[in-house]
Amino acid sequence: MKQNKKTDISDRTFRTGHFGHQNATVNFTVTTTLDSTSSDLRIASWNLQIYGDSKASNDQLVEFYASKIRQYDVFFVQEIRDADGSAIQVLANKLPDYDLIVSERLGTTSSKEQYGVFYRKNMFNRVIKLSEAETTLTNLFERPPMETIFQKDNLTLFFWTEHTKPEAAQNEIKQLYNVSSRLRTVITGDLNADCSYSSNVDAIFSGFQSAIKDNIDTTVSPNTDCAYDRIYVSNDLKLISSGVDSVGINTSVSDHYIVWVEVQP
Ligand SMILES: [Ca+2]
Ligand SMILES: [Ca+2]
Repeated sequence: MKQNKKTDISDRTFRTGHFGHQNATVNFTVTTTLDSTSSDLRIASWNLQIYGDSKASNDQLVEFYASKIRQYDVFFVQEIRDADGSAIQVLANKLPDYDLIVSERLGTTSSKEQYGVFYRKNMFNRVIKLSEAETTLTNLFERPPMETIFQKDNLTLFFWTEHTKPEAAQNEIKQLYNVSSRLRTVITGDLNADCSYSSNVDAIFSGFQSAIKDNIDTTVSPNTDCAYDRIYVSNDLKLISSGVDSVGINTSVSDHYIVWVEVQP
């Protein structure tokens, strides 16, 4: 059963911008801004909720996903479910300015999922995906995290994304922290990091800045108020701003909102 942390979210506000320059105190939803400097990186994560052939056949919906991805430099997606990989290619075809990396099909049962990451072409010198099996002990996770390494100019960044198994979320989050890198690192994903599945998750990520905190609601349903989707940024990276993008997102799009950060590497 889903839980509510709060009964009334209608007048809730939160502030983005760790340094305040984006002055974004708005009702519940934070829209993205475009006043960043060229060296800043805009990174987002979104659980697309069973993104497969059915969703890919809806051109309006695919275009909506693409319109969101275009607002970021690096965009992680979870819950691609499609045996032959054709569905995510339909989305990639809408994004000629982006390259795409997808994970192996992951899952301990017949229900397999893939992670994906879209990233702006020409922005990075090199992008590497490590094998999920190589990055971690697979038996610790329903779907082992995907690690990607991005090189931008002389800088190297390590990105981890995961979709935890809800019933095992608390332990999987601890294992994710244990296996992940500590420096120049951003960890994103649908971690099921709240409500009945886990608690005090921020305390696990020692050495990281929590961009999406416990009190944030990343769920589309008005009946749940849970910070399932998270982004952790290692302390050596400058976290400029962060937020949740819910604009236009209803249950026909996903059951999750987009979480995002802007960092200066
Ligand atoms: Ca397919
Ligand atoms: Ca909600």
